[in-house]
Amino acid sequence: MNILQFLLLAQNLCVLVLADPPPDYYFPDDFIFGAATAAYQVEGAWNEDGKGESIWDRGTHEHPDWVADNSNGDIACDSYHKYKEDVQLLKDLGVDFYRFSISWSRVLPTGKIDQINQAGIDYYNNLIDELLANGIQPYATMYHWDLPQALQDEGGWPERKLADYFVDYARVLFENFGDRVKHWMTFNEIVQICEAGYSDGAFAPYVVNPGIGGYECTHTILLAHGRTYRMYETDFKAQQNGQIGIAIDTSWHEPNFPDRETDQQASEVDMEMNYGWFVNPIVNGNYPDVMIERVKTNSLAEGFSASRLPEFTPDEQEMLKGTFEFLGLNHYTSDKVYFAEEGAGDRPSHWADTGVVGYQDPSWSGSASYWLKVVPWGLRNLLVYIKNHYDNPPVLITENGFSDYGQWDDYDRANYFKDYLYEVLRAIHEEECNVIGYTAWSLIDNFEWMAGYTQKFGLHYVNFWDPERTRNKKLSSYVYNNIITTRHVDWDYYPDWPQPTESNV
Ligand code: PNW
Repeated sequence: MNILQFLLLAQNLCVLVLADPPPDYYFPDDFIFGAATAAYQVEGAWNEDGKGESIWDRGTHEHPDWVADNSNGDIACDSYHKYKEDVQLLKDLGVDFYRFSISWSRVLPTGKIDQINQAGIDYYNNLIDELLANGIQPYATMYHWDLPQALQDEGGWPERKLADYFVDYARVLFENFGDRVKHWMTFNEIVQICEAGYSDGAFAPYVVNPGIGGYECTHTILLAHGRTYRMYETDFKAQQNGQIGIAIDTSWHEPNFPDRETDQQASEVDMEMNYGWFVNPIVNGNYPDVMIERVKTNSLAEGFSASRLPEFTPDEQEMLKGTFEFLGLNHYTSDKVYFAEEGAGDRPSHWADTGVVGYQDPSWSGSASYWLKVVPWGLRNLLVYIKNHYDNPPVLITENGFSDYGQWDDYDRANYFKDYLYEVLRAIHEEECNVIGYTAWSLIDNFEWMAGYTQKFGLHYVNFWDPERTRNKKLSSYVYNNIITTRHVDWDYYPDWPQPTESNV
């Protein structure tokens, strides 16, 4: 060792000894933990026992080549038959609740209430009863992307009458399950349903109508959400005493240069146009002002006679205001943003209406999904943003997770959970954010939409080559269990555990 190396070593040792360790924060006693899945991604049994066809059944069957591995959710994890095993995994994890979704076309094969499929009702009754028997609360999402195909044949979500059908469906759910389900999420991720489904054609039903389809679809869904909330309030709340929320996803849009004012404005506009778009109506009754202005200006410049953004009537605004008991937040990643040049982007489009460019810093570490970079501090910034913009509402993190190719010893996923959950702790203890709970996506490996089975998000491995769809614990399930039971992040905890012998990657 030469003198220079010695000095460097000495300096590093000093830094190690002198740097304060991060404070050892604990989760509040009433903070709840869960794990999530969605019907189409796990259930399988796509046409069993009277289930009707959904847009994902139709889409994957008609265009297998559009899914990365030409796969579909016909069998998926076979949770329709193996739900009891899923509940045992949840029990071993030590979670307080399970966030699952209900397949509309399993309950109402045509989407409408003239035909109720009792076998579908039985399946969800069995799942709910099994959860409760094991001390796990059911948190049910009414709609996680699998629209009955029959309703798509009538035009799908851009058609306002879909809100009527949804409210009818929601009533069936309250009537059948509301005695035991006390936490409901009406919709999962409006932006994915509407922009991917009806503007960009990236998700079923693959409709391409940028700058219009996504706005019309969102308008229907917000009305459906609000009317469902009001129906519960008048017809069910007194007897059932449950809570209604919604799961809205967003990345955190960090200003490219945090000190530069135009980048701060770009961040603000991007958040309003991609998060406020959904949250402002249910908190304050209308779309954000900046969104109303921008879409109108662009629409007129493009030769439209009126704004492409639909309007809520004053009565609808009143109806929508305050329609949530908790705000569900799906969050995975972040980007850095700045204003696009004047006139950039294909028009019309939501992207051009937003007028902001985003990119992910090449220094951020990645995952199996091109869009998912690991940026734990982004979650804290996002939680502070929500606190400041919406009067510190109760936030339930309804999804957060990491993708890889399916390894057992999933250190990257375990560390992702540690790092992101520590930022949740900081948001609670340092920023006084009202975060009430956290949900890991996902309980088990499953059908990852257009990526098929090529990207895995599970705390548990599922062997998709085995007709039995055997499940096994990954390292991350032990780490998540450790956080839940010790109620803090133990940076040194990694388990020795009986690793399965079969090869999985
Ligand atoms: C969620 N993004 O979607 C969905 O709710 C799940 O069904 C899905 O499996 C999970 O994330 C993982 O993809 C998102 O690009 C997909 O920011 C992409 C983004 C956000 C949410």
